[in-house]
Amino acid sequence: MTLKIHAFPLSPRAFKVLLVANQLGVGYEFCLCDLTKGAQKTDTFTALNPNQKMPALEDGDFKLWESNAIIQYLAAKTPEAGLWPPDQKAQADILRWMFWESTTWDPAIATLVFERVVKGLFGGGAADPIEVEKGLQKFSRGAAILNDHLRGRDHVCGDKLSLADFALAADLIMAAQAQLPLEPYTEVRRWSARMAELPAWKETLAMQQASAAAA
Ligand SMILES: N[C@@H](CCC(=O)N[C@@H](CS)C(=O)NCC(=O)O)C(=O)O
Repeated sequence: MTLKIHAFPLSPRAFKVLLVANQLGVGYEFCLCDLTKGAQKTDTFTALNPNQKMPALEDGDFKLWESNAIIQYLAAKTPEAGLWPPDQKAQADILRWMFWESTTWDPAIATLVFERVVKGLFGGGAADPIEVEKGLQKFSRGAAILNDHLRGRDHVCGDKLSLADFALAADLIMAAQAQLPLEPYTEVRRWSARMAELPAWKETLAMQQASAAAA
């Protein structure tokens, strides 16, 4: 098997990549990049991603980092699965939401995950109330936009699942632990609950739980 995914499944960015790979049914070797043990800082991993961050992918000699680039590569490699449609406007629509995810939605959620979950896990001290407040403001702006967009829709783009759904929903995997204030955003909750019903979501969740148990 030439395809390798280096990931720490507890991270939403890793969850995103593993989720899409599982949804697509691409065969891959899962390589644990254990952030708790500093695996991202080793020479071998740094050669794979000089940013020393996971997730990262290897496909033979080809190396790729950035979770959205990785899922686009996997989906384009498996066009029959329908997550990367051939139509240019459909692709642009999906890319718009994937860029929005990496510039707006992910940073808002990551601030709250970092302050309320990661700091505790890695001995980083208590959540900083100023950072939490900034995160909450960014989150509510983003959640309102996504909520309005999802009204009357089952999917973020067009009438079927796309990479946009996976990229955006994966960020919510730690919603409970990070106490994301999702209550007012009924459309986001309806859509994300449906995403969580996907067999690939459950499969990825099981990988995440196994990795948490082993840590
Ligand atoms: N924009 C990147 C973010 C990757 C990222 O920040 N990964 C974090 C965990 S979620 C990481 O590996 N951090 C390790 C470190 O900073 O030492 C992506 O989407 O792939």
